[in-house]
Amino acid sequence: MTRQAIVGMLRNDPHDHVLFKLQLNELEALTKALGYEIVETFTQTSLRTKARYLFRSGKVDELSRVIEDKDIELVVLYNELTSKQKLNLSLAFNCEVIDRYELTLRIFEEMASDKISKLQIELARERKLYPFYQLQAATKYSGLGRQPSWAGTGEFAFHSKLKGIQKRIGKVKREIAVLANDKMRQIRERQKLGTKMICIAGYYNAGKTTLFNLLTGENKLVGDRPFKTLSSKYQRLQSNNGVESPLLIDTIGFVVGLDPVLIKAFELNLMDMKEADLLLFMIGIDDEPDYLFHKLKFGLHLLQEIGVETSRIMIVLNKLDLANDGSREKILSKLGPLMEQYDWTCISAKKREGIDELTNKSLEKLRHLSARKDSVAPPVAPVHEMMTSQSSLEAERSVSSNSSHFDAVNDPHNCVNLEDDNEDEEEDIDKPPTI
Ligand SMILES: Nc1nc2c(ncn2[C@@H]2O[C@H](COP(=O)(O)OP(=O)(O)OP(=O)(O)O)[C@@H](O)[C@H]2O)c(=O)[nH]1
Ligand SMILES: [Mg+2]
Repeated sequence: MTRQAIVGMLRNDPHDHVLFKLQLNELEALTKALGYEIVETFTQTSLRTKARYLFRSGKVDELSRVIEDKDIELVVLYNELTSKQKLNLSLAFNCEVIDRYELTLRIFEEMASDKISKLQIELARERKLYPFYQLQAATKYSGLGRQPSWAGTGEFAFHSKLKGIQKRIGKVKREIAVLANDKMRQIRERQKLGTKMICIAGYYNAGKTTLFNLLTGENKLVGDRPFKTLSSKYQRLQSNNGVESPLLIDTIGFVVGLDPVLIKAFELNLMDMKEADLLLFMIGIDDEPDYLFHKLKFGLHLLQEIGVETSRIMIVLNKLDLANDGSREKILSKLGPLMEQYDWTCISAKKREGIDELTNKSLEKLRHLSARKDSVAPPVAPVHEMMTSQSSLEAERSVSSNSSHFDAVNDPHNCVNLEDDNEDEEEDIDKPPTI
């Protein structure tokens, strides 16, 4: 029998009548990709995102009834949940409650087959959920509530489980650091040899691997299921003019509105984007123009945050075959203002349209960029240095400083008050660092 889920969102912008629907559609599609049937989709408009249950209590009661009547196993929320909200909602609904960050991680987990992806996903999951586990422990042993999981676990076992997670986080981080150093060494060697690197980045399902296969003659996995590609793939661009051709890199897809912590967790993939000589930012034009605008804006902002210079980016609008002349015009006029500072081109990777133009423009841009680089050599900060910068250290500190929380649960001043009626005053205990 298909597992059943409901998806929902707290709308923070009462003036937005379009975007939230598209965001919910995407949330539904991602939940379905995990194998769930969506039984109901709900929203509530409120500016009070820090509320105890995220939603107002009337809505929580209404949803609890639906969950019980329809035997719902999972509630997926678009909003990012604090650990307290996740725990409060899990208790109120008596089922699992996850946000879009966790949803994405679960899909990653299902798709991951290689060591690098598995390690990066594990680190992201444990870092995200550690404060929640701590809260579960604190709640359980301060006598404040039933537990939705780990039921029957003794306090000592719980304590050692938390310690075990901390140890594992440290070990996975060290393993990733070794892999990141190896990768950076490989990148530097390629740079020394003068090999140019073109990275294809963009949203999942944009057609990145389809283009990669077309340009390299490879046969990597392509499909509608999100995140078909997790670990980067490398191959030389096919060329018959005898000149050494650039190395093409296919990377993991983005999700709109994704938490920067999760993006940062894919440190090794980010290195490919950051160090590439040219980045093709690919976007499928099979979405509503409004949503495309939002996706392009978010994606370009993200690349900026990662540290990819505007001049090294070329926007590639794919799936041209799905747009007729009218809708193509509409899309281009909507996206035009965002693309002003960028080189861009339209293709259909599936129908092999616009490919020669894309290749020529890319090679021309590479020549132009390397001529510029020869005259001014910009300092390049290794990505692994960026990863241990202030924000990531803050995340570390939050994990280690929170670790004393468990030991302090017997102190009434340290207990988490789940019955607190002040819906507006809740602090974020697991506020993510920004890139
Ligand atoms: N109509 C149409 N479909 C395309 C085009 N390019 C790719 N697709 C389809 O889009 C889907 C996703 O293609 P992929 O190449 O796997 O996309 P991706 O960006 O690598 O996706 P992830 O690996 O999940 O990040 C597949 O079903 C492709 O056949 C195109 O130009 N037109
Ligand atoms: Mg792919």
